[in-house]
Amino acid sequence: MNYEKLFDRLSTAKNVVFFTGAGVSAESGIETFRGAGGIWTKLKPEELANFNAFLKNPDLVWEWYQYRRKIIEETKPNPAHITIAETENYFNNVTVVTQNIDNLHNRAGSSIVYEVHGNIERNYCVKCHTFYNSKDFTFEGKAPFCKCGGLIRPDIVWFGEMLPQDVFASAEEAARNCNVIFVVGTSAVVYPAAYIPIDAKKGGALVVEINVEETELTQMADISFFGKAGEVLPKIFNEFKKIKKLSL
Ligand code: BJW
Ligand code: ZN
Repeated sequence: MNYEKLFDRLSTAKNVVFFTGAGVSAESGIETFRGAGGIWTKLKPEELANFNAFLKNPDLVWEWYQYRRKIIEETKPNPAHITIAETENYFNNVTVVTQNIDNLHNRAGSSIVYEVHGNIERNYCVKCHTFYNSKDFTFEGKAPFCKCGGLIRPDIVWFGEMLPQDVFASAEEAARNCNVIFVVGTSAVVYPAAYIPIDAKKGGALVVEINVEETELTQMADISFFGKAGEVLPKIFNEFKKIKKLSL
């Protein structure tokens, strides 16, 4: 039943958006934030993920990010990221709007990726805004400083900070104009990013949720698939491929 309604819409869809969160990278071995075993069950966001915490203890915050960078560097895109990238073969416009900072959608080959919460590979000086790649440093327990004397911070959106305005505006535009939005592996509790599926719904899109459990979004989703993203997405698009071939 779910599939029928979905394939019906997908067969005429031109613009498709994937709005993703930490759950899409869980099968690559990257921890999620909330829920059993999530990062925020062990560490306090207020001590690590806001600008005041960074100013208070930049070395600690840097140590935490270096630890996560190392984990992320060693991971690979999983079948969910790969399937999302491959959907560019079926639709005119595929846009990925991700809350993730792990760069895995780019590494999987997706062409348009709006990273609304930043990217762990980038850093910038808090004083002069010069950008630095993470590979530019050898971290030895101390937060790095820019040539201008300013502290360098990860290019990640912390709590209480504005999202990159141009990136978020483009993401909202893609959401308002899409025919189908897949909301994959996000608890959908962090705003303003969580407005993306709401914008899409208002614009008339079919909202399809993929998650291992119910979320804040489930009530408003048109279709929910409960399962792992790395299993559900390949299954959906393998079926879709077969149907497309039959209709040619
Ligand atoms: C699977 C799976 C598998 C598992 N397959 N699924 C309105 C109301 C209330 C509060 C606010 C509001 N508007 C703004 C706020 C404040 C705040 C906020 O939203 N707080 C809420 C938490 C209450 N927002 C902000 O502060 C934002 N900024 C802002 O609003 O600025 C306004 C401003 C105005 C004027 C002046 C200045 C500012 C910024 C938010 C930045 C969020 N940053 C973080 C952390 C970055 C640090 C880091 O990474 O080191 O980004 S928070 C964290 O949550 C991270 C994520 O991107 C984000 C979303 O989490 P996500 O991806 O959904 O992960 P989880 O763990 O929550 O969920 C994983 C899901 O996957 C689960 O559902 C699982 O079931 C599922 N899953 N395995 C499929 N295999
Ligand atoms: Zn500087």
